[in-house]
Amino acid sequence: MSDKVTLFHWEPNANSGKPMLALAEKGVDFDSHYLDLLNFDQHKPDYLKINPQGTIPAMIHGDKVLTESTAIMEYADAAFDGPALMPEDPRDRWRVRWWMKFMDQWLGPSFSMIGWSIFVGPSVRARDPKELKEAIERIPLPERRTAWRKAIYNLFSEEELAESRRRIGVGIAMLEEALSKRAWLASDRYSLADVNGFNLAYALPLSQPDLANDEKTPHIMEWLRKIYERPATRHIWSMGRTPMVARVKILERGEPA
Ligand SMILES: N[C@@H](CCC(=O)N[C@@H](CS)C(=O)NCC(=O)O)C(=O)O
Repeated sequence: MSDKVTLFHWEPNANSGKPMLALAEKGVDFDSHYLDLLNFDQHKPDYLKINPQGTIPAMIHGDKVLTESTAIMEYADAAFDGPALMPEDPRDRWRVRWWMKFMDQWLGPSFSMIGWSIFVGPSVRARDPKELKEAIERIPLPERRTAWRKAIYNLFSEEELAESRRRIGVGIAMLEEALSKRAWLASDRYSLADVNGFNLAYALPLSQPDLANDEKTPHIMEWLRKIYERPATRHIWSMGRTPMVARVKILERGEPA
């Protein structure tokens, strides 16, 4: 049996970026299978054989098919050699999982709603209306169908967008507080919580310049820059194909004065 690792992913960003970065940190070479989310590749029959939910990412390791980005990261950390991305101490492990649950269930969907309303929707909206309608009908999960419909036809309500913006504000304050107490999000070592957090937050200084900046959130800024400087992060962000990936450049340190 082959132990080959194949990762089905989109851009280094959010859910796709999590296992990409975790694998790179572990030093695992993987076959990259890029799916163009804006071309609805994730809903095509070949991919649905791998992940019938039609969402990205998914990973194949040998004969095992793995889905769910955070669960894939935990699998990768346990299955492969390389630096541990989960701390030993039970309280620290709890903190890693606490942050990942918070980000996946509460904060991430808000980032996603804003991203889909300002980037994903506008990127596809001008295409042939009939093709778009058919593409939406092919989406397997009803909740993803709703997200696509809202993004394409600009149907996110002002109320839900305001709630997402509120959550992003709360999340930024919580990250800043946590990072003022320790060097990394969940323990004194780089962990899956940081990988998860970076994928959500790397573009904050661009997207939320009034809330995330050197004056108001110096700990977040230093944390993001430190992660950006890691060789694994550089490598994974060089795999991006859309202009979205260039946003990470905001984390370049300026010339010393
Ligand atoms: N809980 C899943 C969510 C996966 C997910 O929704 N991924 C998004 C991209 S970040 C996706 O595939 N969207 C495309 C679609 O809904 O068609 C995970 O963490 O893997």
